Amino acid sequence: MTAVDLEFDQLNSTVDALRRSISNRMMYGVGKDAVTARPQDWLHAAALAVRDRLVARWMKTTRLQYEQDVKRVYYLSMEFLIGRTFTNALLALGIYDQMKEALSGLGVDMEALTDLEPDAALGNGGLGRLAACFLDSMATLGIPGFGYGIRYEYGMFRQQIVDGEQLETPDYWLRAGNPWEFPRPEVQYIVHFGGRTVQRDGHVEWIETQHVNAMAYDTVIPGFATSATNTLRLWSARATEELDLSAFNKGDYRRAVDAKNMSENVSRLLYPDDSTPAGRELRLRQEYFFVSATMQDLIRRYQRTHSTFGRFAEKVAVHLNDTHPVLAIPELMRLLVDVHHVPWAKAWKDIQQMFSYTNHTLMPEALETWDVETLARLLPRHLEIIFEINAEFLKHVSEHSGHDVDMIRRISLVDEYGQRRVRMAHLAIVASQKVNGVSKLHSQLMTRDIFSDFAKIWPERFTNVTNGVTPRRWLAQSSTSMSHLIDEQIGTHWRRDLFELGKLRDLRDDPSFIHAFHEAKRQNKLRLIQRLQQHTKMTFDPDALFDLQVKRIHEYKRQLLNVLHVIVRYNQIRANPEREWVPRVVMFAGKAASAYRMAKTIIKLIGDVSKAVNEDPIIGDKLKVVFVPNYGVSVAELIIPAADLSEQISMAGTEASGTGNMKLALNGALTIGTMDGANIEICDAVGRENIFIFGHTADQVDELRATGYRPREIYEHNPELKVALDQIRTGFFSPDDPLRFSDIFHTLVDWGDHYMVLADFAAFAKAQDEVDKRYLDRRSWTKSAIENVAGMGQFSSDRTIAEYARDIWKVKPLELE
Ligand code: 26V
Repeated sequence: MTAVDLEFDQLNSTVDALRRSISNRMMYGVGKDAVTARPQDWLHAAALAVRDRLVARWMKTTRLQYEQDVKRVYYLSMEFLIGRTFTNALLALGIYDQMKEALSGLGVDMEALTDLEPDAALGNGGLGRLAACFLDSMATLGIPGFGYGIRYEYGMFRQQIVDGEQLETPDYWLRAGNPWEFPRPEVQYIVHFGGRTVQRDGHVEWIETQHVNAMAYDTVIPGFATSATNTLRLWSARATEELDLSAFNKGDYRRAVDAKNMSENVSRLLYPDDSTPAGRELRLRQEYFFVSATMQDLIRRYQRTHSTFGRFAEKVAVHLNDTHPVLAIPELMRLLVDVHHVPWAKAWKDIQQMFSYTNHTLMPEALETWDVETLARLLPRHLEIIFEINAEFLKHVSEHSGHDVDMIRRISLVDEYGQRRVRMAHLAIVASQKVNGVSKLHSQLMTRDIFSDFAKIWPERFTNVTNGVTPRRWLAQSSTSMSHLIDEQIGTHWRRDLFELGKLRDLRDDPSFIHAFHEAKRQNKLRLIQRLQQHTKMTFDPDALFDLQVKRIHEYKRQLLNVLHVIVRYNQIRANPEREWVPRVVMFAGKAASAYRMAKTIIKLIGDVSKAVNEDPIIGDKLKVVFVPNYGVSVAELIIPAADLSEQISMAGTEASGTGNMKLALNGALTIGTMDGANIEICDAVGRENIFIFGHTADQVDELRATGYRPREIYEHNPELKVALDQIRTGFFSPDDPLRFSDIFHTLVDWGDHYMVLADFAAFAKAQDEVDKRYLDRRSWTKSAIENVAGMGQFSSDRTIAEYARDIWKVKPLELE
């Protein structure tokens, strides 16, 4: 097809041009005028005006990628926790102020608009948000990276707290339309399920399948202050035949519609569980659905500029964000061998060069496996391929390990104990040229414990890439007060080179900077207070210590340790109200997986304790406890900049990295934490004097467990802790239902305290006393806060992505000029 040159308007971004664009978009895009437009319509029109300004860059990036025949990275993830896009895109384009003025000229307050945008909450927690930070960094660095995932119609549930309990409501985020996406009805692939396999002319055919179409929706991912832009391509399920005509013709309209709905269910909702692989078949269908479409798309894109598969592995890198997309491996084998008739050995060799895998958790219950029967029924060809890969692999191992039968059983892709199951992580490792953990400690433990057999066979395959966060969203966008202050002192370049923040160290003794820093933090606390007061009748003192624990509710993250300490402190204040107490606001936020009973009980306990504390007249402003509902990207952007203290108190060895810890330190909060995940690296970066470290190390945890951990002894020998636990047990906080929390008590005291809450309690309480002492000296506290910000250079996701690009994907940035 020969293309004519399109004649389109070159859009500039002066205030006048923006105002005109918004007006045009309101008129011709939304179909309204200033009289009928609601705030939602203004947001939509303004968003389209912004999007228009990204498209030219997007086209250019795509054209340059083809011209330079670049190697592309396919970042496969079940989750992308993007949050809002409007402000982010304005800052990336450098047109925030202009847009604000343009809207104000139209009588519209931009800040009020931005709050109307729903979060794109297509993820559960850390893993999903990491994927979103990575998209931002890949675009900013000019890495030709494509995010691939699922366009869930319902994202992460909305959390309401009613009577202290979590109530889940569906998140239909597309209600008002999504101005950021481009539907691509011409990009559709058929995805098959079920059926059986037959041999024909020396090739395997997969026949008698059911199918569903995967349709692409593209979202532009702007790089910051660069013309490079990337694409996030999300797949949505469409029935292959609009309606089942045979059923329809028989007059069975209901059944025809049901069939359509059933097949489209595959992209309906995000699984709101980050703890256990809910053994749900629909989840397996989702995983296969999106990787099948993605592998077909990747082949098609490669074939547009290459006539053979000769350079395939040179031009493509596929990254697996945890094991959820692992079926991409047998699917690509199937497409290459069965459909494109590439010899098995060549296909396998290519795959082993192309794939890489990141592990995000060591917890055995979160390591995915799928039972062989389900796979045989849903994906019979893939199971055959997995068995064949396994046979070759075990042969190789057997030859190199002197036929160590136990080891072979441990390492096999198929778990043969009990019901046979495929171990997805093992498949990922066997197919990948690199496997990485997400912090130094996590990577060490990964090769020492769960993957030790593999690490012995292929030591060079395992590596570490410590996580990072994007400073654009997590400082520049979320804290204008702080980022303006930093700009004044060291210029604006830190947004692209976070090591620039190191220059702030020279200012740590400058009284006027210390003062200004304190004020910037105070602004953020006031902003949060204002927002909280829209929802509660409580009042807050902006000079109180704001103490935050914000993350998914999970036993290993030990919100209970924090609550226990709150209770002990409460009792202390009541016993001695005249002492000089450092006023504190202890805030919790986070969602519990809907089926995770204990996590929900913990939320309820926080609610009951906060009621007792907040309503006690003796306590007043000395202690407040708040549960901030519906934690997600937007709530995080509001709450993190207001923190003085960051609670990172997981049992050592359980939190793979953490990324909230980085966001909080970047915003000048001091960490109280265990030697776990990236806390260890944060400690090195900010200095031992500027962080509160406590508790058992990962090695000490192992040792304690090996020598016999007896939590009841701790309970009996620590009087303050005993009182607090007894209050929980006897209904002091739940007089309406005295036994409500007895399971919490028994879990900690009688049933082994798996996460060693009691073992770390005394050290935690002591560290909290240190916190109080430091906070009393405002200068010294603020100096440490400055040291924290200054030390965050290495925790930019730009550094993380640069390492992935160099060491794992072996890709270079696009040449833009
Ligand atoms: C597992 C499953 C199982 C099936 C149902 C849906 C689902 C969703 C998520 C997961 C695993 C979640 C793993 C995760 O989020 N890990 C976190 O990853 C962060 C980024 O590397 C890291 O900072 C956190 O420490 C780690 O907990």
